[in-house]
Amino acid sequence: MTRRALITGITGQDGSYLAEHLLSQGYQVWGLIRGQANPRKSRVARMMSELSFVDGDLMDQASLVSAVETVQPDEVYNLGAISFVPMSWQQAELVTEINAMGVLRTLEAIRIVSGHNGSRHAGSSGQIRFYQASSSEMFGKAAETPQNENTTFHPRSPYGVAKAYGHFITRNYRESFGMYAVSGILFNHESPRRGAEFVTRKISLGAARIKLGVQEKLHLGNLDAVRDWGFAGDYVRAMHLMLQREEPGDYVVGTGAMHSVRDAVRIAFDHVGLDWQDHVVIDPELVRPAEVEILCADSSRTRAELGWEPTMDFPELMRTMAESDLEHVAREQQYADLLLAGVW
Ligand code: NAP
Ligand code: G4F
Repeated sequence: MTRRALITGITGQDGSYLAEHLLSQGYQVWGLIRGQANPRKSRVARMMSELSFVDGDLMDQASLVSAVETVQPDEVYNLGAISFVPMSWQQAELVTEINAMGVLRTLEAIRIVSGHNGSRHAGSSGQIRFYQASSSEMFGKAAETPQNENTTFHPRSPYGVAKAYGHFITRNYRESFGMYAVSGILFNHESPRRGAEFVTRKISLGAARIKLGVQEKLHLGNLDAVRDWGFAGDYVRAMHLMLQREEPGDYVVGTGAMHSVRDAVRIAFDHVGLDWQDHVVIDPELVRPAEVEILCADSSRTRAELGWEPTMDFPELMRTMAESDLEHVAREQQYADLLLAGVW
């Protein structure tokens, strides 16, 4: 039987990589789409013609019940969220509604459609399996380095606090109702599809624009922050592997290598042949009210139990993103030139 997956957050970075991965494994894949004319739907639809869509919103319980009823999934991946940390200080209530309550609503939708513990039919052992996109941001002011599945949480942003709720409610539904519900505690992962508001893509795009004469300066905040950055395409494989285990459990996913924002700047600017010190401006407005200074994953359990390994290191990731943005900016320039010349 063809397995069926429902992905919330299909229009985001991870949603597209996960859908590609699941389609390559022979799944039928549905993406949850919110809004009456979501402009990002056509972009992801163009990438994968086999993808199906179902309407719904993490703010709306009934829409999630309807989506689960329509799709009848074997696996549900909850990737939908407001994922940009600074926004969570400006719109804390909205972020809590989507990133925390949205997890509860999705778990409830599974229970409402398929019974107490997610079994699809009375007496059936085939449960709907649930993956929650937890975050290393929950470690926040980290109690130890590197961080593993047992490290205490000390979130530093409303985003991190909401993710901690999502994490614990997922574990609670597993323990209370026997649901197959797990969280992947994922460290930062990036790609050419990363939103331009996140620091790696802001840097790769900024370096490309400066190189091609579209921008002069790149404004950044704290260059000393340290992250464990990996490639998004690697991380979605771990999400899928977590739902294939006999026993459900939570796993930390990261590379185990630490780099600073300054390293990211240096690698990207070197790649395009520029000296970053000529172009980067420190902007105090971009420094956060409470910073997460250092994150680094201890993924030894994930590697041992899931057999997962990352394929791309950080320098290669930054160079790949900078190269992709050079092409992207050059295409935009060609398009603008054609528009000016009246060709389009
Ligand atoms: P992303 O690119 O920002 O995508 C977020 C997705 O959430 C978008 O598809 C967005 O859809 C959707 N969404 C937002 N509000 C929604 C709502 N009310 N109902 C339904 N969908 C909604 O994020 P990402 O990088 O792919 O990350 C995926 C997940 O992993 C997120 O939960 C994030 O918090 C978590 N995470 C990410 C990282 C990382 O480094 N990337 C690390 C740890 C955890 P629209 O098109 O409708 O806006
Ligand atoms: O790229 P960032 O915005 O990612 P952040 O805050 O670590 O969050 C990402 O990873 C989390 C996993 O730990 C996810 F849960 C979350 O959804 C998201 O995907 O910022 C990284 C670092 C921060 O320390 C920030 O202060 O870069 C620093 N930074 C310095 N200048 C900047 C900038 N960040 C941004 N976005 N923009 C700057 O100009």
